[in-house]
Amino acid sequence: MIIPLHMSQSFLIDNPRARVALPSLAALFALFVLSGCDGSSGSSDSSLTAGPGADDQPIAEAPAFNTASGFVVVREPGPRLPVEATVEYTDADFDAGLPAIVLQVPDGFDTTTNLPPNFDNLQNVSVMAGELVEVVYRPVDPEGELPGMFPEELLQGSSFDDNFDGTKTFRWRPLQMDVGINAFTVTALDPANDSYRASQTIFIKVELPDDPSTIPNVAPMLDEFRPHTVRVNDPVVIELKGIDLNGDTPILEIPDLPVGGSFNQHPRFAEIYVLKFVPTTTGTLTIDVVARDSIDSALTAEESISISVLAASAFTTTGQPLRALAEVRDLRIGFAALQSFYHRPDGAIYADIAEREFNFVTPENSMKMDQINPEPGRFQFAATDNLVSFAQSADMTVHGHPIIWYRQLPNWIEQAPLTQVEQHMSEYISRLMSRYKDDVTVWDVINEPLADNGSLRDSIWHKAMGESYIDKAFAQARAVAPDAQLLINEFDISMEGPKATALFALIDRMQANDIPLDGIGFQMHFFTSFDQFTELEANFAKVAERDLDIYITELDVSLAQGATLAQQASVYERVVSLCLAQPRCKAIQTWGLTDQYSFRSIFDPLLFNRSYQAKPAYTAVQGVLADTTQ
Ligand code: 9MR
Repeated sequence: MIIPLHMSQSFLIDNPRARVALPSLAALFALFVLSGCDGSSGSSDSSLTAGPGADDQPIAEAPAFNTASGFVVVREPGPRLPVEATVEYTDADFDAGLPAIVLQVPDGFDTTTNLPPNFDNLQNVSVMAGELVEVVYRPVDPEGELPGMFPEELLQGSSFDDNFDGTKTFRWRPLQMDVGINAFTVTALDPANDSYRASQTIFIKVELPDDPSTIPNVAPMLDEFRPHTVRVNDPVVIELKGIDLNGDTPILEIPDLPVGGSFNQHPRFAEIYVLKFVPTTTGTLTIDVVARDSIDSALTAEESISISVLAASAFTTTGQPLRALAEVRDLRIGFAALQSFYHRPDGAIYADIAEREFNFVTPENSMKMDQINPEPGRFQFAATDNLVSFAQSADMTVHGHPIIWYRQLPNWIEQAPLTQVEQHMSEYISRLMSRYKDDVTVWDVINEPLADNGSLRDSIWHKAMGESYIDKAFAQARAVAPDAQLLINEFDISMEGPKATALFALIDRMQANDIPLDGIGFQMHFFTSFDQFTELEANFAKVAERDLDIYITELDVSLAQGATLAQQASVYERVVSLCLAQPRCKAIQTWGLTDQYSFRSIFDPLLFNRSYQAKPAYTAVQGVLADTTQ
């Protein structure tokens, strides 16, 4: 029996989203039906976890912390949620002794005539925080040569020094932040072939001494600040994070605050300070920052950060914006919005270009279950509330993503008894969708249900309910949001193959059972080498034949090695053309706005480059949309 909706939570009226916090009667009715409820357990006590409460409602954030204009940013009300310790290695790993060497063997290499290199006399090390660890690495080649070596990744504050006799010494003084089991890996290269490699990890166990005052207090540091490009006369916010390996919270200072600027400690994250100012001249702006130790104020570190300020004219494009061209065609053109873009230095230009070009937006990450419901009874809605407010101010419709997915799940749901997972799913769908049902027009109800071989993915949802989890989620989604378009969103379905075959079988089964499916989301994380356009066209047609809509939900085209921007543009152009040629294709969304923040940033896959300049891919998409013969 489930009644997952908390009708009694009338305190939500103070919240901007309060009007969507209460369920419709239709939704409640559907939940009764879905849960087989006999009507006898109408109290919220029957919920497995508490729904959103007053403590979960976002509050207004002071403008000094964001770049937003046109909408009010809210933030989570409380302090940071305690971070669940992600224990990578345990005492048991340490006690098991030195891990086995990991080999990399080039194709066709004969390992019987050439044995791999190894290291002389290594063992795991145990040390107290504050003590110096010194480990000498002496690589050995069974064939008698001298192997080279390098550390895979240095531990913070450590060094790997050449002794100029074929050995190197690892030196590290771990501090409070390092308490636990740490791993350090060195790779030796075989002198006969440097692709023939042996990697040896050692574990270093760091414990806190009885008297922690014996641990040296070190100067704090400033976390890395990536280069950014902003537009002159836009507000800029820079979140600066101090790090102290002693585990204290550094104090950050800006000796020469930009004129009219503010510098405030973050209300939720004590180690973060936020600089806000408006640059009024173009050029490279350099700002000095001091990180001061909170225990010994004489201990400081000084660093400079710089940003590039461009004239407004640098961000203009020629021709009509994409959304203007799409609107004429009744097409939605959209993007996945970087979570909290208004907290980035370039948040203002990000928002402006998004508003100019797109009429549809998906939260890239903020609606994932681990973000929304990180602990039982705890909810984090601020980032999604802000996305919705932004969308309203920019006259965009919102695509909800994802409701039920196998990834980005909070630990608590992964660990829930399988017998309770169905009820948890129902409670989650109801809480998420009822909050946003008036704002979201399209939902990815089920994200990525299929495995590569076409079987259903082995998610907790599938483990608990088998294939019926899909039907249950859709039925409930329709009941909560009867007017929304409900999608399955999947990748690798643009070409023939086991996944596409399985998708069509799944659709057929769902339709035979009257499951309310409205469309298919094609993700399309392509590389420039993608050329299966005939198969893509055919798969579009198969979706259309089934009376379903097509949404291109996550389009990006990564630059394969050596590929050109023109090749990238051509893939975009062909995808957009196929969409325009298919009447059931309702939307095209790129997975991000700028290469600066793409999840595949290293492959520069989007329409705007890292400094927000429109790329050939943009011009290509614009050209197809403007071409009235298509
Ligand atoms: O772009 C998203 C990235 O920032 C996240 O780290 C990742 C995990 O949550 O998800 C990425 O987005 C995925 C989307 O939600 C579902 N389809 C695949 C996308 C790329 O991995």
